[in-house]
Amino acid sequence: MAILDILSFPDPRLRIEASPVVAFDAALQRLIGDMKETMYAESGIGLAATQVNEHRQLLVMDMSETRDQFRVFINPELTFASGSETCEEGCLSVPGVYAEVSRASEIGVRAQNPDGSYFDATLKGLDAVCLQHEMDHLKGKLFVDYLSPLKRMMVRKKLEKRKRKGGEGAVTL
Ligand code: GNR
Ligand code: NI
Repeated sequence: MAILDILSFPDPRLRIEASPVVAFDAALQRLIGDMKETMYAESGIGLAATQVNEHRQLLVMDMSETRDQFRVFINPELTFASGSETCEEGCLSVPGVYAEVSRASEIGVRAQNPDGSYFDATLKGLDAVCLQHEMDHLKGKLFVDYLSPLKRMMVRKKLEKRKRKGGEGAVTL
């Protein structure tokens, strides 16, 4: 397995819309393994293929404290979304930036497993937040898109400064 590079905002490749996965082959299994290793190496609770410059409908998650509940969602589709909940979000592609985002509090999802078989799941709380965040990545959308233009400009400035000075400091908007 390998740790992959993560694209960061405002890289235009984060805006590419992912295409459905059609081949459940060895190359796909390798990508899943690499995304798993990358997510754990970066201490993320989720990772979308878009973030590692693979524009396919694939995301991985592990919401557990113990980091042993690895989940894969391929070609995910929401079957329902209800309620609303605000949560402070962060993103490996927008490092050091945290902001409150409002999303559905309970969702249904139909997706495929690494072997191509289908499953249905109901998610709520932080699980639902994370899956919606990852599914947004697959559509080329980032959590900072929900902020005001002024705050988004602050994010851009913050990340430019981080790049110049080498990765320190966090900001909550
Ligand atoms: O690691 C992550 N934490 C997080 C916290 C609140 C809401 C969403 C997330 S997802 C993020 C990893 C990431 O960027 N996935 O795309
Ligand atoms: Ni993210």
